[in-house]
Amino acid sequence: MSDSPSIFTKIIAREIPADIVFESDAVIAFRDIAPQAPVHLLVVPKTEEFANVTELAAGNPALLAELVSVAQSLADEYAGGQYRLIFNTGENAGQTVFHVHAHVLGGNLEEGTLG
Ligand code: DGP
Repeated sequence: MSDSPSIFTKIIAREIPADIVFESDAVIAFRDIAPQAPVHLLVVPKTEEFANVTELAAGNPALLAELVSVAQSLADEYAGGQYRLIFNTGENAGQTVFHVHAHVLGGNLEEGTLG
């Protein structure tokens, strides 16, 4: 199900390019390659040990809290502070990269859509 290193680990290592908008010791954020909204960022822990948000919450809740905090800061900067925070969890929910990541979607989103 998951490849290692993940595509996001390769972005962190600068092995493949990305439009990086934030980086700290534990978290990186970059623009999604296939944006679903005017603002579409991915916020990703640098460790790839957690496949999804449930594993992250159980294994390192402080890191999950940092992810949410980074998402809010980026939404403040790029989307006027209003945004959707989405964690696709499982193949049937559309998850394709099994290295936990938050989608930050912002900018004139339509009411009632899932993004
Ligand atoms: P998900 O479906 O929740 O697993 O989201 C994975 C997202 O990752 C998807 O929206 C597209 C994005 N993505 C996949 N490969 C790359 C890449 O190489 N660069 C960037 N910037 N985004 C990628």
